[in-house]
Amino acid sequence: MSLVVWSGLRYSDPRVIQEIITTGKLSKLEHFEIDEKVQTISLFGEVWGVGPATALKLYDKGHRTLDDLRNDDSLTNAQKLGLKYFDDIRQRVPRHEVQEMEQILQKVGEDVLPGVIIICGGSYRRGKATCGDIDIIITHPDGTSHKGFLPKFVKCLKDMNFLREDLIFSTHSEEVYPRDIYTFGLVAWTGNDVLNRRLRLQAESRGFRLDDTGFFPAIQGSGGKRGTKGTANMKLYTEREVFDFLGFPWLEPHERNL
Ligand code: TTP
Ligand code: MN
Repeated sequence: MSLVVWSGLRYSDPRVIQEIITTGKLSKLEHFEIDEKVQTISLFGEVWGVGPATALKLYDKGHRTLDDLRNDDSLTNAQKLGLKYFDDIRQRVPRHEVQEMEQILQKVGEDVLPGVIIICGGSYRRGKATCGDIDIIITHPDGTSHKGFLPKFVKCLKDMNFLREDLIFSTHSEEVYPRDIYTFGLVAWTGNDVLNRRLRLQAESRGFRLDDTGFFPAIQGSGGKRGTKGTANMKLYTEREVFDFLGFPWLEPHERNL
């Protein structure tokens, strides 16, 4: 008789045999079924636009594979694109490709709005060899002409077939940073996430709230945890000033892989 060892229990173990005889099933096998459910739900959750609640709903509908999802009409457009480009989206982009794309973006940006500053942040700016995505931070040095840039820029990139699909594109929010808060956007979008958390905690300990738009004095009485947007923002123009203001040791972008 062959022995199967699984989680420390042998199927020949008298307790296992007793359980099967008395209950007709094996609780370890039920765990296996749960594992299958967890695995399927986490696979569905990897589809762009599918969160945990939707993933569970899709599982409960009887879907078990990505092909099952492809036949479901209830998916949103973004989720359908998430399925169509499932492998593409999961694949990391080699650094040199990001560099080429950054140059194209900068050139097209300059044609649309002379002087515009377009930087690739995220893992690319931190010097990583491959990138999960491309994070772009945009501003204009004159402080005003960034307004209305993004829709024109996106249209150009679509016309030249650089951009093929929209996963999300919100037309009502301005997603270019005005020059006076750009530095905060640059720090936040360069990351990494661990550094961001440390910088925010450090800000809180000094009575400020920090996000990608600035430092805000915390409101009295809220334990120093919150500031409000619209209250006086600190005017800082370089990343070094942000680190200095916090009393945080300066880190070059490639040193921010914490
Ligand atoms: P990401 O693009 O998710 O991360 P990344 O660029 O560091 O790595 P990847 O190669 O996988 O794309 O986010 C960009 C930056 O935004 C990240 O470096 C820090 C910030 N960020 C947070 O601070 N918290 C978060 O939860 C996420 C998702 C991002
Ligand atoms: Mn990224």
